[in-house]
Order: sequence, then structure tokens, then C-alpha cells
Amino acid sequence: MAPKRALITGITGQDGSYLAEFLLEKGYEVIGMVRRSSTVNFERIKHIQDKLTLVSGDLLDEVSLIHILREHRPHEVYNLAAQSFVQTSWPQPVFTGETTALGVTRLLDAVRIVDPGIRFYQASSSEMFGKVVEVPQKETTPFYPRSPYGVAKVYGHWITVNYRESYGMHTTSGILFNHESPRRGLEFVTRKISHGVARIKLGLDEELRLGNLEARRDWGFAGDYVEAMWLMLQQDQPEDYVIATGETHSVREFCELAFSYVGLDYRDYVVIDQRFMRPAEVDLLIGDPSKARQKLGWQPRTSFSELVQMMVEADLQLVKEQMR
Ligand code: NAP
Ligand code: F7E
Repeated sequence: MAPKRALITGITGQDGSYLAEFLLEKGYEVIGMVRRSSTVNFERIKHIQDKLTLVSGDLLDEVSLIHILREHRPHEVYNLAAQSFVQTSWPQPVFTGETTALGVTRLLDAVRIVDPGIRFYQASSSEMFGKVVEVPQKETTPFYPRSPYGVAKVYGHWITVNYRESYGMHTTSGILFNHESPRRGLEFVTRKISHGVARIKLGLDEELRLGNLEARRDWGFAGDYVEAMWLMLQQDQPEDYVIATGETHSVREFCELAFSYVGLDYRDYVVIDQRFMRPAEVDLLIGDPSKARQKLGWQPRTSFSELVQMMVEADLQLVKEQMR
């Protein structure tokens, strides 16, 4: 039988790289969409690059999306591309909306035009719950986004639902809570901490400047979460799912654990810096993944402390290599 084909937008990102690995393991032919840039940024996929078909396209350009779909005829499309950094969404609200919100419509509509039978996954976010109106948050919890990013993701979620209801398409919105890894961008708080800990431990830095230490997140491991994306598209009926661990921890707890892993006390190194405070904060996120457990048979495999340890170890290794 011919292998299944999947198109991943955002393949150069954290999740894209794990999903590509996962689908290759499953025997898929993986087509990755990359946007043009003046320097190559294939750091996260260089170890599998020879197994991928990389194509040029951009969520801002619907023509490029139609061309890619026509040429490669994927069975599944995973829309992971986005302006994904919440902090940047305040100074760049229009760009964030163009990419993270309208980009979803461009891709959905390209799918509808080329082949409405293609199954579609939208990378929705717990940031849609924002100022939470229910604890824990589940599929039916109303949204109250707190950033232009969160607002854009709410649009992306509802346009995905709308294409399902309007055209009978197999479209799914996966509402994923924060998921991290050694491949997380350096600007996100977990990676900023693990990388900062490694640099301090190895004598390269003396402090780590952070914003709100009291914010609480439901943090899982990205490698576990990509399996849930795939499972959602294997269901006969498209539905939306919350993917989370069901645990919440503060940024302060993350610091405490990460520093203690290398025998240091975070209180000696962490400095509060107003530059990293947000105009409107999401104070608490904790997801209820019971629907995913029951219907998809999915559950997270990596604990919070294993995640912190994995990230600190990887950054110690990385920083040591960079020092050579
Ligand atoms: P990420 O590491 O920031 O990756 C984002 C990807 O999107 C990159 O490959 C980026 O390409 C690409 N991209 C950005 N703008 C684009 C455009 N206009 N056209 C084409 N590609 C574009 O994000 P991630 O952590 O892997 O997250 C994946 C998706 O899940 C995102 O949609 C994010 O919003 C969502 N999400 C993430 C989390 C989480 O905790 N990680 C939770 C819920 C939802 P470049 O490499 O060229 O920049
Ligand atoms: O912030 C606080 C900050 O930037 C987490 C994205 O993947 O997950 C991510 O969004 C918390 C916030 O992630 C610093 O105020 C303190 O409360 O790591 P973050 P995020 O905003 O939760 C969701 C689910 C997504 O969908 C997004 O795409 O940490 N915090 N001090 C800090 N955050 C950062 N970045 N830097 C600090 O210095």
C-alpha cells in the first residue's frame, strides 16, 4: 500500500520537528512547509532532513498553499505554523492576527478548494482560556483570551469548527496546554530557565532575569503531545480535544527545581525584571485531559520533574559543546 502523506506547516518549529519524527516512524511521507528566510533555520530537523520533502510556502500567501496541496496531495494537514510567542503579540498584533488567525482560514480554504477530504489539524492553545472562568479547563470551558495571540487563536479555533460545520470537512482543533522540550525556543520561560541554569553553572552568567514568577502553567513534554495530534486525525468523527497533564506548577517552582538539579539555589541568581512582565497576564492554567484519555487513549508519559531534568541536562550538554 502506498504510504500516507502528511503536510506539516511550521515543521522548523519545536512541535513540527517532533511530529515529523513521529510520522516518519509511522511510515508517512512527510512534506514540510518552510517559509523563505535569508538564512537557513533547519536546526531542529537537520537530523531527519534527508527523509523529508521540504517545500516553500507561507501562511500569509494562499496561492503558495494551494500550489503545495495540488502538487503533493496530502491525506492529512497539520497546521502548526504561527507567530507563537505571546509577548511578541502585543508589539506585533496585526502580524500575529495575519499569521495565527487569518493564516488558518487561508490554509483551510486552500484545503477546501483542492480536496475537502483532506483531514486538517489546527494547533489551538490553552491561551484561549486566558483569564480562566473554570478550573480545570476542558473542551466546554468558555474562552477569555488575554493577549493578541490568544485572541488570534480563538479565531483559529472557531474557523476550524466552522469549516467542519459548514462544509462537513474533517477538521480538528487540538487545545494543547504548554508543552516544552530541549527544542523549545530560547525566549519561552522554561527554556530560558534551563539554558540560564546551564550558563550559570558553567560560569558564563551570574544572573537570570525573569518576569512574573507566580504564573502557573500545565507543562508537558512536546514529544508526548504530537502523538495526540495524530490520534485526533485518526478518529472517524472530527472533534476538539484538550491535551494537558492535569497538573499545574508556578514559574517559581520550575526555577527551584531547575537550579536545584545542578546544586544551586534559584534565589541567589533570579532577578525580577519589569521588561518581562506582560500587559495582561494569564495567571493560572490547568487542563482536564479526560476526554483525550477516554476517546483517544492518550495520556502524558513525562512527569514535570523529568521534563525539567531533561531540559537542564540538554542545555548543560549544549553549552559545554559551545564552549569547546
Ligand atoms: P514554534 O517553535 O514557534 O514554531 C512555529 C513555526 O511556525 C516555525 O516553524 C515558524 O517558521 C512557522 N511560521 C511562523 N510564521 C509562519 C508563516 N507566516 N508561514 C509559514 N510558517 C510560519 O512553535 P511550537 O511551540 O512548535 O508550536 C506549534 C504550534 O502550536 C503553534 O501554532 C503554536 O501557537 C501552537 N501551540 C504551542 C504550544 C506550546 O506550548 N508549544 C501550546 C499550544 C499551541 P520559522 O522557523 O521560519 O520561524
Ligand atoms: O510564558 C511567565 C509569563 O512565554 C509562560 C506558547 O507556546 O504556551 C506558550 O505561551 C509564563 C507566562 O509561554 C518570563 O509571564 C515569567 O505567564 O513560556 P511562556 P506562554 O505565554 O504560556 C501557550 C500554550 C502557547 O500557545 C504559546 O504559543 O511565564 N514568565 N518570566 C516569563 N515568560 C517568558 N517568556 N520570559 C520570562 O522572562
